[in-house]
Amino acid sequence: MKKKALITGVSGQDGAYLALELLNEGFEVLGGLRRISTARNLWRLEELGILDKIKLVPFELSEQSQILRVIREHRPAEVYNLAAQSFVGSSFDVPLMTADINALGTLRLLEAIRDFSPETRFYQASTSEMFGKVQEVPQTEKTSFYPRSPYGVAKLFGHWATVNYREAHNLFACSGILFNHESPFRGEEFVTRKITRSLARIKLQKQQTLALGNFDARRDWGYAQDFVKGMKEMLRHSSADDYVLATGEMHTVQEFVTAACSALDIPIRWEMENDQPIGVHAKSGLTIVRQDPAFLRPAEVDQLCGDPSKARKVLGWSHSKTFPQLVELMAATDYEREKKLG
Ligand code: NAP
Ligand code: F7E
Repeated sequence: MKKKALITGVSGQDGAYLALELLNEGFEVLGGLRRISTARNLWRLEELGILDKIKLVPFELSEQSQILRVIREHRPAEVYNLAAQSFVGSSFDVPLMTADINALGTLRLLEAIRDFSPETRFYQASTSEMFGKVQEVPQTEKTSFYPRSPYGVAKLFGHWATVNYREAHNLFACSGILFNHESPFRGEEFVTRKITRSLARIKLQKQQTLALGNFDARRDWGYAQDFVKGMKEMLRHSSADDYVLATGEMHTVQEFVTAACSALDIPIRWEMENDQPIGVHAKSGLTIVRQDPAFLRPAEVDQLCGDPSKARKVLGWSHSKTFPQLVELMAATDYEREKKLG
């Protein structure tokens, strides 16, 4: 009989890539999907050609009864808890909902596993946002946490709940502290995808300007497909533990824009206006990138840079794509998508 794996948040960026990986390994993949009022968000699974290979199961992290039903009925060998209110910016507007899903939701799932499927190996999608106002550079598994958003605070609860269920109830529970990872499947509200999609549209004359918040924020951006492989490796190791996955390299938002312009062959020149950078099209002289304070956050995470040495040493994990390769892939994919849309 095939081993079962449950992926909560299967419709998201990581869920889709992970489902592909697990199907290729011969798993029966149960895809946790919440009910939403609009059309179901299945475009990633469709684009990967795996929608009909996944068994979709109703799964809402705020609904204990659904969680219990899925765990009791299937007793999956592996559970990957990827579902979350994952947008940091929105977490300032919906802090209670963010806490309910990201913090208590994780606890609900751990309780269900503890009671009905204690042999399950559990992966928790923790995040570099827990480091927030960073206490050292680069950040490791031992670095102190200092979250700067309701998202980071709620994820920190999920992280410690995972550690605690491992220590108190002997569950095989791992927390993956993942730094930003991107791909052409990234949601359009996150800064990388917003940049590549907007610049592709500007190149095709479908949009005039790209408005951003903080140009100076620095992130350690890697490729999502590399990162989901690391999640699997954590659950396949002989003992459960916590790991940082990162590239170890930081770039600013402004550098991401410059790299995306270069990938799309858009000549850009940076100037200052009212103390803020503006991106000017070097041929037309038009401003194509500017700041809009609406995209600034009440509390910012200025920089994140991870040290993945432990994952490299223990799991043999490393990233494959460089920063320019990642930007190039995202920009080229968005350009083709936008051209097709007309
Ligand atoms: P994503 O694309 O935003 O996907 C989030 C998934 O969670 C979606 O499938 C979404 O469903 C689902 N979801 C949201 N609220 C839910 C609820 N109440 N009940 C059940 N499902 C719910 O996120 P991602 O980038 O793939 O990230 C995967 C996980 O890793 C998240 O937990 C995120 O916080 C964490 N993480 C991400 C990164 C990163 O850089 N990508 C880094 C560190 C940690 P809908 O399709 O219905 O919206
Ligand atoms: O912002 C700045 C923004 O929204 C990155 C999630 O996957 O990674 C992600 O969280 C930076 C921030 O990602 C805009 O202020 C500037 O400093 O792409 P982001 P994030 O907040 O780092 C972590 C690891 C997760 O766990 C999360 O789930 O870019 N920024 N201007 C902007 N950000 C956005 N979204 N939009 C802007 O216009």
